[in-house]
Amino acid sequence: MKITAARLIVCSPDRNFVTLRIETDEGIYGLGDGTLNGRELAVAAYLEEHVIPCLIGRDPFATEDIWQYLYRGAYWRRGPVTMSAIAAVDMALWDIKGKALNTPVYNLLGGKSRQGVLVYTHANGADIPAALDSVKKHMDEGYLAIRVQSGVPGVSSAYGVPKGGKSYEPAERGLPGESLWSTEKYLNFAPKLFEAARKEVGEDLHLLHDVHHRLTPIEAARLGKELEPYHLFWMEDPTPAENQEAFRLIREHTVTPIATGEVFNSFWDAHDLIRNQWIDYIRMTIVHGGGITALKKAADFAAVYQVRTGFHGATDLSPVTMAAALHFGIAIHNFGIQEHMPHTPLVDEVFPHAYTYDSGYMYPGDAPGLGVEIDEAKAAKYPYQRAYLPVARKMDGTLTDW
Ligand code: CS2
Ligand code: MG
Repeated sequence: MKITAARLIVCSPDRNFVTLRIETDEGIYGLGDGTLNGRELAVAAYLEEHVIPCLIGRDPFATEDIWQYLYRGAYWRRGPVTMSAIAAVDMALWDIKGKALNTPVYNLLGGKSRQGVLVYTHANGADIPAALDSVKKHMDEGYLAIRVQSGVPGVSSAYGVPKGGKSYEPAERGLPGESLWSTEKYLNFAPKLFEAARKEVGEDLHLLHDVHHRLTPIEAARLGKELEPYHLFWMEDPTPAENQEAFRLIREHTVTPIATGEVFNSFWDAHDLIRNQWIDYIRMTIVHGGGITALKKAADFAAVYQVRTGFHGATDLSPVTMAAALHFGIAIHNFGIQEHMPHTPLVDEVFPHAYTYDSGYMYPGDAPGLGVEIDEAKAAKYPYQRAYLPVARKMDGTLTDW
């Protein structure tokens, strides 16, 4: 089998997505996701100008060699644009492989290790009662694990809490919005949120929380310690991780489990975190981490240190990445949990898919390959629109981590 063509479908049904379609001489094609929130067209240009011309004529089954060719062969290594582009190719090739062998991708990754993929979803509210209402609504939908974010008194817009009770969508059309942040107010407030949540829901529901890189290591250590009585499933992205050693300090002070990695694009971003057991869950995603080929190696390395996966699954990852993550999560042994932030009905219409949600778990479905399609006629009705993630400033105007 040979790759005969590849092309991009960039569309914006409610939000932007970059999708790569690779075609073969046997009529089988595969889809890959290359969406990088707020920087979508950089990945599209990288693929169009620099990657697609090198793919023509290659054997689509050669996932390892093509991955190495695009990674080592570029000379310039890593970076979110490069790794998202490589991931788009890699996903599309695994999709082709599955279709050609008439089997779901999970069978190519070891087969099913579990019945379903445990997922967590998002609850949020302007204040504690509203956040708890949102938790109860998701419990009624059957979720067994829920991330809770709440507005913080005195802070105009906290991370993960949209205005007007809408569900949170991490990008706004137009230029970046700005929000104001107070670590002091947040640190005093967050333990109260989880004290109230535990009282309301009891011990069994898994509660998660995303700090979104906003604390210093010692501040994160304080938060982790104060959250201990409420037994969180995890505290996410407590501090930025460019300096992996920063997590040592957090770890020395708290037994609250730690998850990080949604912004990582290489195994090397997580190497020290994993081998020193400074984290419990690695959140790299198939799209931003270089594809199934790269993540399988990272997950296998993590398994040796009893670190489990907890992949990013926000709405800025397309249904193609969601499908890939579900095939991956059902197959590997050290799966922990998968984030599930449901796409809008319009996104699901543009990307019909075999995966399903039921009672707290997701299932990749049994379609050959990844089991996702794209309705190109519908996609064409929603052209790309520039959109950005917001930026955050401290109360005195200093730019900080959003
Ligand atoms: C978040 C994301 O889902 C998460 O855990 O941190 O919403 C993140 O902000 C976006 O995916 C950024 O594009
Ligand atoms: Mg996050």
